[in-house]
Amino acid sequence: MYRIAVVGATGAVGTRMLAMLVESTLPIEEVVALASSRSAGKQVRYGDQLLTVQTLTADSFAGIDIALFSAGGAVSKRFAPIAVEAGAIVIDNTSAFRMDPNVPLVVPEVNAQALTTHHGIIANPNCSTIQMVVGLEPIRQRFGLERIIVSTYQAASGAGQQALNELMRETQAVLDNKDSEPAILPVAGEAHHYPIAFNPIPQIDVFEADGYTHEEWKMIHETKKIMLGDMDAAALKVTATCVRVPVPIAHSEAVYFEVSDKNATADQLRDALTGAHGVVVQDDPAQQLYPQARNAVGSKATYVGRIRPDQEVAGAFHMWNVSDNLLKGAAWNSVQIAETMMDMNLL
Ligand code: A2P
Ligand code: 11C
Repeated sequence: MYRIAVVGATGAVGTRMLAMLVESTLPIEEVVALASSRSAGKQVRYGDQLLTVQTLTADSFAGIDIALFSAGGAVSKRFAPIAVEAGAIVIDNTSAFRMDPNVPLVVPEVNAQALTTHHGIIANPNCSTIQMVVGLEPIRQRFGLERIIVSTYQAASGAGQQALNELMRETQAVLDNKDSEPAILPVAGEAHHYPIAFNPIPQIDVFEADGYTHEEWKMIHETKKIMLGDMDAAALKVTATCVRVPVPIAHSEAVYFEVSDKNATADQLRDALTGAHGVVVQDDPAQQLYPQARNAVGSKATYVGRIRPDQEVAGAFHMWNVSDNLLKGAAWNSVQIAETMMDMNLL
């Protein structure tokens, strides 16, 4: 029986971690809900129980077996090593350790084997990366994968509960013909804020000097680390444009990719994806069937459709990929990592 701590238990992801733990196959003795001192004493739902939130401190991890972190990178950097020192396995949903060579970055459908190399901390990838690699791995396995060009349509909840609240508040204000000053999006703490209501914003996370955003670089680096492991990063070319759209939950992605087998057909790709772990194919233009964000909310799956060849480039295809960013993109992938570790006798 495991004692599990959820760090960031009041947040958009943390509340879903609690929900995923209720559904989990993990034998659970106790769940401890941790957040900032602002939330101490508040209650959060864990199945039919209410847990009283405790302030995260250096003493929070005594007796904890598994600590799920989703309270921002700074909190993870400071407290994850403390949790490991106290004997816990940390599954970290922030970007704090993802590119650390000593930290496996894991999507169980793709690279569960990397879990065997852990030193106490396992990183959960960025949400937009996770759903893309789940949808592409069955194709890579069968046809080889040389290049990905992805454009994302990311939900407001990816930026946290406050950003989701901002989308709702602004949308209501527009409909009521009232003013509502944006204060969070595109990035909390940046100089400029723009309305997300009725307005896609082509900035997720801060800009790098090269004109790409940090989110775009995360998709590039994380995809290579997950799919290639120790192989030469140049073996897979990846580039991304990440856009925030006025959608509450579930990210959508237009994924253009080139496979090694230049004779591959769209039917063969659909065949490789049908029944693949974590994937649901919804692809029937005659029936207007394709993945939609609104239908993915609350599901652990990644939905793929609109699979079609580039008419001018052999071996190149388009695919539309949708998943609940708070579940497979975050809370479910973290709990799934814990379940996978238990199944692999790594806990
Ligand atoms: P709190 O509600 O007390 O601020 P989201 O991603 O939805 O914004 O949620 C962020 C989560 O991280 C919340 O649970 C938040 O708790 C938590 N958090 C933020 N800062 C800290 C901190 N310094 N220590 C512990 N938890 C924190
Ligand atoms: C977003 N993908 O939608 C981001 C959120 O690195 O875990 C996830 C940030 C991260 O804003």
